[in-house]
Amino acid sequence: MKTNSRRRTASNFVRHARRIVPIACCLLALMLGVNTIDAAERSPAMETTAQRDARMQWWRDARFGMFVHWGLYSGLAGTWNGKAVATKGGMEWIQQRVGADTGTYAQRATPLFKPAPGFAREWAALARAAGCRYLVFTTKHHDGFALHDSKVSDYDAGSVLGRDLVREITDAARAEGLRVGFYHSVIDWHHDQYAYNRSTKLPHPLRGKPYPNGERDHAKYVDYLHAEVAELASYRPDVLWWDYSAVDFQGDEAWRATDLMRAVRVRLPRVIMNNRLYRIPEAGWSGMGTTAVVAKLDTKYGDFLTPEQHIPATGMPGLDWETCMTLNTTWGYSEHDHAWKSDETLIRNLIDIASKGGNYLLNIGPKGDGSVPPETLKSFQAIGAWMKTNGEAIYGTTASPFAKLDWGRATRKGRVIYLHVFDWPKDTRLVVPLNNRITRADLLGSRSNTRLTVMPGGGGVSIQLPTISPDPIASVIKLQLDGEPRVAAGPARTAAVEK
Ligand code: FHN
Repeated sequence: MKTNSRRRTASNFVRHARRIVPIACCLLALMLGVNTIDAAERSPAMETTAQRDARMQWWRDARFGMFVHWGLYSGLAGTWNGKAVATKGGMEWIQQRVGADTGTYAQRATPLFKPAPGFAREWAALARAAGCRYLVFTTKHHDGFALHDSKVSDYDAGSVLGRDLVREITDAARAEGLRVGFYHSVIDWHHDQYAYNRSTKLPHPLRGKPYPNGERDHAKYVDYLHAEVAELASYRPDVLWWDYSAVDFQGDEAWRATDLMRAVRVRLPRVIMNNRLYRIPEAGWSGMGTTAVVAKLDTKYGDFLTPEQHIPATGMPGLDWETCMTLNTTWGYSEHDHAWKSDETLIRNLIDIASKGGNYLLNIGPKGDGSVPPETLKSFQAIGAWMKTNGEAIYGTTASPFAKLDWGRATRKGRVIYLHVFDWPKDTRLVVPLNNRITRADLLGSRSNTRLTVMPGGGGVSIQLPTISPDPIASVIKLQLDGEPRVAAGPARTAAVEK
């Protein structure tokens, strides 16, 4: 008969063993798992520019992706003790906003997180219909709850729901021909060794308070983080979207970032990763802002920069970058946030970002059962309708050759320029500051394109347009040039429509 203390000892041993043994196995597998990939892929520092360009090409061509924030917080929907926590702001942070410890939070949230069968197929179909080429979803957000069936954690969908939600979402996305990205939070509000007081800037529901379970060994949390990421690497994602670091806690000190990124690249030589394990100028950060302060991003810090909720005024020339944005003001679902952006804003953001050479990662926050809010469906369907007619002016394009166009934006594909006209000229003549000869001009249409007449004049070329714009949000004119674009000096003189 086991005495209580021996039973406690035995159960503690089993509990710790359950966590430590798999971590040790994962790390051993990781160390031995070096496969026969060539040296350039194994060490990013040895990757040539041509190899990096080849690895980044699908991502650069994609231009548009769906972001999904979904986890235990989604079932709470911004409500705590029967009241709205707020009507604006990230409700994926609800645990931190209400200051709940992980036990209380899990107890309230878990019963409300009930993924319906087929939820992931709805997301993937919507992403495809909207014209997204990739889907990035939260495998674990700050609350620490993992959506896969983890062997190194019991705070995961496998243990709690008996499901591998990462597998369900990844398979559904791939079935729609989408590339798949894993958002993974390095911040963790659940793990009992995550030393939250090491940073005065990274959020934690208990930050500033003593550790409830005595001193913490953050290195144990980092081992767990690495082991969990090793598990996720086995799903072979195309993108790893780390989130996030602070100026006072980042990189190797916080996450053993160099080892973590190298371990992922060894397992996934083609993977694309963002720069959020770091928060230093060399990694493209200016403090807590997300404006680029680096001319070239060394792959040891990541492959792309991540301006959040804003579009850099002049893009980030020479850098890969992706603006992530919400549809309203929260990443995770909130039943109280009705500040939905208009279809015009969303589509013009997509165009503006592409015209500056960036990617647009537009977020959805599904409900606790995985269903998509009706406002989100409407927005993504509107974008999809626009992309169905005009997608060629977004996919595979590069930044506009023009510094500024009063009436809209431009994107480029070699000798082709796409003019995205927001303000239809009242005299139906559009002047474009180009010194080229235009070999052909077409107005893109939902059923067929319309050939346009182009003449020199007005400080560039002058295009005769129909009276009515085919699309009040943005109509696209495809110009085929006689060679590389030659931009005329001085502003083009187009009589834009009165506001
Ligand atoms: O704190 C998170 C936030 O909840 C959300 O996930 C965004 C998405 O980029 N990232 C962090 C804030 O920068």
